[in-house]
Amino acid sequence: MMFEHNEICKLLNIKYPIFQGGMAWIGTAELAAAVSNAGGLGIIGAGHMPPDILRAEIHKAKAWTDKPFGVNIMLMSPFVKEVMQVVVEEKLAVVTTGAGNPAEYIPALKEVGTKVIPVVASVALAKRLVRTGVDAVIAEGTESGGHIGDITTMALVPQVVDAVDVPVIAAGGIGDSRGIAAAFALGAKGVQMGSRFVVSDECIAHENYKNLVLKAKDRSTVVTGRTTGHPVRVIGNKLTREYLALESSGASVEELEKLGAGKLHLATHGGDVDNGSVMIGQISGMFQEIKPVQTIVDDLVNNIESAVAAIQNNLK
Ligand code: TUI
Repeated sequence: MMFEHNEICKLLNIKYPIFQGGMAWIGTAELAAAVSNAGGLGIIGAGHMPPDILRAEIHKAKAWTDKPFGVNIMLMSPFVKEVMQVVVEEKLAVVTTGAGNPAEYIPALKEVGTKVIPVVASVALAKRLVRTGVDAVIAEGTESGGHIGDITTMALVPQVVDAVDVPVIAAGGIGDSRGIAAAFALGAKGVQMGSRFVVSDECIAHENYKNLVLKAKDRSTVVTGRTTGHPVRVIGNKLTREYLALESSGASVEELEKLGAGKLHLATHGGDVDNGSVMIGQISGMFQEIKPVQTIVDDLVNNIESAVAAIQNNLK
């Protein structure tokens, strides 16, 4: 049996230390329940969801899996206070946070026994949050899709591992068992993957979105919003060409945010992948087919030992 003594598996009572990234609009109860049922940790992405919609998603996930699952709270959401209240009331097993500093919400979550695992993109934030009592941290590199920091996973993970005394989960650029083995080599105790689960049967993203992800190559993504302080990795398309042109012409933050508003939903649900925002990580160039979540997770787990054996062969 693998992962019997893994700290993340013990902390969360899960079979495999594989988290599904909490993606806005497409990290739904369907996807989260499928990942949890396969032995990983499914995560509902609250994104900009109003509290009543999030509560309904949590209830669906509770109906569809008897395994632990989590919610990701996006800290830039206008509903952040209300959705935090919902996850406290629903006594979730675990909450992850992204795109900000969750320090003020940690006491209320810990009070009801919810494990708190923030996403960090720097050593400084990791250290600060560990002092507030978080249970683990997700160190997310700039290879990730969506809102990103600027340090690579390769450089960030070992520095966070050395700086904190809680388990570290690696995220950003991990797409297969080789990536998982690499993350463990850097000192991580678990991994989080978003892009791989976008191209799954259970992900509700529009087929145009999934097909564009399958067509992606290593250099297909670009980063918009570096000048606004909210850098976001997406597939380069008509929208990003307009956005980046406006950005380099010195457009105001307001003007740029107006162009970006509603564009993720336009792509994930409207299927307009020319004018919409197709958030995905750099590893998406690796994915050739849409698979059931169970197959994705089984393949990831079943191939770790051969990835490690390949490393050992190179040491002989
Ligand atoms: O949160 C993410 N990725 C996201 S959130 C998102 S929702 C969205 N929707 C429409 C437009 C824009 C965004 C899409 N993708 N990942 C976790 C993450 N957190 N990555 C980086 C960070 C981060 C960065 C800076 C966390 C904290 C931080 O500093 C906070 C501070 O106060 O020091």
